Amino acid sequence: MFNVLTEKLNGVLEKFRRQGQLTEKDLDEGLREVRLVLLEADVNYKVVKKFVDEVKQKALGENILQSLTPGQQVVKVVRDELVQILGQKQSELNLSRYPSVLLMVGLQGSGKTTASAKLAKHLATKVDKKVLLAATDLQRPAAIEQLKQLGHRIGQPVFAEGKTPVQVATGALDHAKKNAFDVLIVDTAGRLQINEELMAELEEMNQKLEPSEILLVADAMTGQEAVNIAQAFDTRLKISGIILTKLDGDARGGAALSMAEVTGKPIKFIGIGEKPEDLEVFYPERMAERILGMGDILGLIEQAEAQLDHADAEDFVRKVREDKFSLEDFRTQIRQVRKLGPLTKLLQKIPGMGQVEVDEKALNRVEAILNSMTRHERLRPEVLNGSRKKRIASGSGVQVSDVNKLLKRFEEARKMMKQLKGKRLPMGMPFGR
Ligand SMILES: Nc1nc2c(ncn2[C@@H]2O[C@H](COP(=O)(O)OP(=O)(O)O)[C@@H](O)[C@H]2O)c(=O)[nH]1
Ligand SMILES: [Mg+2]
Repeated sequence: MFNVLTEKLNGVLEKFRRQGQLTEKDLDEGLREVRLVLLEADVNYKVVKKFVDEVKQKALGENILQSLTPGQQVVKVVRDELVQILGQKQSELNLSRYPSVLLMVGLQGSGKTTASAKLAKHLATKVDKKVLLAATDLQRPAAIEQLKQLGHRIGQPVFAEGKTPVQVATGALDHAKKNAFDVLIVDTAGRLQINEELMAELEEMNQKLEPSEILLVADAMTGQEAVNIAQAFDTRLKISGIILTKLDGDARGGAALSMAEVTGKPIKFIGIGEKPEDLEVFYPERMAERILGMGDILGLIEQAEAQLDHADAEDFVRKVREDKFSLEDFRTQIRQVRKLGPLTKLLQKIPGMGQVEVDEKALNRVEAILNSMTRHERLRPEVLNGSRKKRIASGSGVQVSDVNKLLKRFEEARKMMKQLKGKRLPMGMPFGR
């Protein structure tokens, strides 16, 4: 998503991490580099200034420089401050009314129609709402057809009757009320630029529909321009939130990092592709961690390094490289990982995995199956015929199908590892080259 930004930011932060001691001068120098990286990523200069000032103030204020691990602590302050400028907390859609009207506004090409369909799919499938789409872009004949096709694809109805945009919109609202729809998403016509005609039309819709949300759809690829556009729309229409699209492209991050702070309006969703499912709820924390390319993976790797046997780890990398990874090694790995403590705890440190429940019992089962095999079988799983599998299953108290499942998963994992060859792990650890 923000590959270049992440890489550069990490380069700077890595220096902090490596330093055992940190003087105020070191801090200033590091922050000067952070500032440059952010400006290069097209982040608004006021946001950059505020960000750097806050980080410095907190680092000094909390006596971080005198702590045992000053570099690590500065990195943590940077992360926390990133979360702040990204909006701090996730902001939910207001869907308290029946129907709740969501008015989608933005310039032509920003991704309104696509976002309308994405949102409809999200609300229908994940939030279990009955959703109606309204196609009010009468500017271009193809626009209505575009939404109808998208609606068909995601299995959601599209309302398009009426002679003027406002007529279509109010007609859709009537229809939604009569047919007990929970949500009405109104896709509107954009213009190439903000102009009076567009704003007047949207203001009229705003008055007639009394929407629960006015969502500005903004194209992240346009950088600071997206932020200016958001401000202009907000001045006229009082937007309630932002959907930032095209974050899958090589956006430098400027729009994403400036939007919430400059406009004071929350980013509610991000678009990460052209397909109806390419929509994500926006979580400031996860985004900050993604930008930093670390999450608490940093802490995780440190913990792993402290507790895992280094010789074993090297052995593991070598075996993957030579494609000699066996069930025997698999068992060693499981035992190693277990040394780190309960898996649920570990996963909480990985961004986006915090809510994943780990079935420790399932892992016990896997270990039991592996233990019931002979060493020879673990090294050469191809010898496992029907009678051997039966023996292993009864020895570990499972079904033969469980043994098969494990073998299948192992094969898949091996294939995946082959693909990892030559890639690098997040923290720059070479992975089996
Ligand atoms: N890569 C990518 N393309 C997108 C995204 N959102 C929209 N698009 C594309 O951007 C173009 C304009 O989108 P559209 O929804 O028609 O914009 P509208 O004029 O605001 O309605 C289309 O080609 C979309 O497929 C996104 O999140 N990622
Ligand atoms: Mg459109």
